[in-house]
Amino acid sequence: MAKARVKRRPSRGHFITFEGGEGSGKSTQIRRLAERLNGAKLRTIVTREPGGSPGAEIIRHLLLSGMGKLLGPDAETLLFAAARDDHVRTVILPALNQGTWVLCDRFFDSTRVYQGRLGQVPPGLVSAMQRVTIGDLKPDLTFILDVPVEVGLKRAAARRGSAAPDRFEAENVQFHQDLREAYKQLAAEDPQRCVLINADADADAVSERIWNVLRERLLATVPAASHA
Ligand code: T5A
Repeated sequence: MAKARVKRRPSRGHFITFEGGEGSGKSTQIRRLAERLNGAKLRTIVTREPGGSPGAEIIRHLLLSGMGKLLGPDAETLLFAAARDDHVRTVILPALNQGTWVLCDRFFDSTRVYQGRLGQVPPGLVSAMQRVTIGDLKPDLTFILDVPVEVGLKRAAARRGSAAPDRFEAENVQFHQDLREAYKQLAAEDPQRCVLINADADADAVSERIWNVLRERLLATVPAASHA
């Protein structure tokens, strides 16, 4: 009699998020990390928020154009939540369940910092939305890239060229200073998950800092031959 074939479920992938102020270098570093993980034969996808799924990308457009702001802080926050709900259900969870590493440019910490701590949306509303959209899903590791405000804004402006600043880049310098402090506070409050990275250095040096943390915190759990 033929033996029944046992289907082995892949182990859950790792979920890594990148956070920080404008122009802190998240997109640059996330690309580099993905190349390194893929090179080590660890299946990896890169995604972002707001956005990351077809539905959420439409909402991204509304938010970054400033249209969401016209609805007021609570409704704008609901738009971020609606985008996240779609992104989590259609992209992040399926990938993690397939054993894929998911690298996400911003996640719920952005809502907690931009809308909660800085945008003065009541903490009860922020946590209720978090519960509904992500449930128990939490990043395994969050890199918070830290650069002085003037450095981040200068980088963002150089990249943008002659285009107009988006909804959040257009906030005043005090907003960006407060943002930096709020992220530092977040890192101090949740050191198990969040690691503050000094990102005021050339991109190679920042990549090495990130890789060293990742190796120490997560790669210890996967076969050594693949990431020497
Ligand atoms: N938001 C988002 C909320 O308010 N609530 C939420 O819940 C969520 C999810 C998203 C906006 O939405 C807000 C936050 C944001 O304002 P976005 O367009 O996705 O907007 O913008 P950001 O996430 O802020 O990302 P940026 O594209 O502005 O910056 P990055 O990704 O941090 O930086 P990056 O890598 O693109 O680099 C910027 C420039 O600097 C250079 C790069 O080449 C690039 O030109 N650079 C460096 N230069 C020198 N040295 C280095 N080490 C460098 N690293 C990068």
